[in-house]
Amino acid sequence: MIFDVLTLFPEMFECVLSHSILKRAVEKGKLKVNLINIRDFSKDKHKRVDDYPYGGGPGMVMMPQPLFDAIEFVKSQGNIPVYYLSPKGKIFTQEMARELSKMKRIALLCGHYEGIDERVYAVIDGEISIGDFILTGGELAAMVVIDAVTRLIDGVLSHPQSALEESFSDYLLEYPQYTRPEVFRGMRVPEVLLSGNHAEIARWRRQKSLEITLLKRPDLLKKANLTEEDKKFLREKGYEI
Ligand code: 4GY
Repeated sequence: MIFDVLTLFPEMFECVLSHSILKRAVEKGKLKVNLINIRDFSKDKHKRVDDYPYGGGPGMVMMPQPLFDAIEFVKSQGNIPVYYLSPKGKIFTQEMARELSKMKRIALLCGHYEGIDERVYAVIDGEISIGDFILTGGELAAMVVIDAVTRLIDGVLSHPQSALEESFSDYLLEYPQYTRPEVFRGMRVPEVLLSGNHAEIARWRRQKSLEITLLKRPDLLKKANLTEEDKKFLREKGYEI
């Protein structure tokens, strides 16, 4: 998958792309990130990319000319949708990550200062928000999207979840995990996980997922794929279905 990132700070991406799973995805040719410096498209003699807001007020606004030219540069290379990272966008979810992971190539536009000139929306295909808070720029949000999408690309993870397992665990929080030692500071690993009884382990994990979701994020249960056995378990815990 190819991401074209339009940014004033391309160096910010280097650290994220040169570590761990994203690094390996780049090396394996599963991920390519083209970093495009918006400033390179400025036609201003001082290479300016921002200007004062009409009507007054604090801060600066990203000028339309460099943004239009940078976006047109990307779009001249194919039918590539451009998504703007902004708190006004549709909230980014695992479902959205899954949809994006099926695409060949997308562009991510990172804003700064007070945002972009409103006329730039004419050449933007969508707006994505990673949550209801305000960052200093769109770069960290773009990295979040790249990270969440890349781990869903075929061949990136060494132990991927199957599509069936994934849909089964959608909207449920993860069950608790343990590794060695069996006893740490007096705290034991649950006996069932040492039993070797795979059916029992699967049931315990499912119930823990349901229990933790009910406790911490009951709102998620409405969207989860629940079996009759799941519903019975939740009703016993006091959840109304
Ligand atoms: N939240 N989700 C976000 C953000 C920074 C001013 C517009 C977010 O995606 N992006 O907070 N972005 C702002 C900074 C210009 C983008």
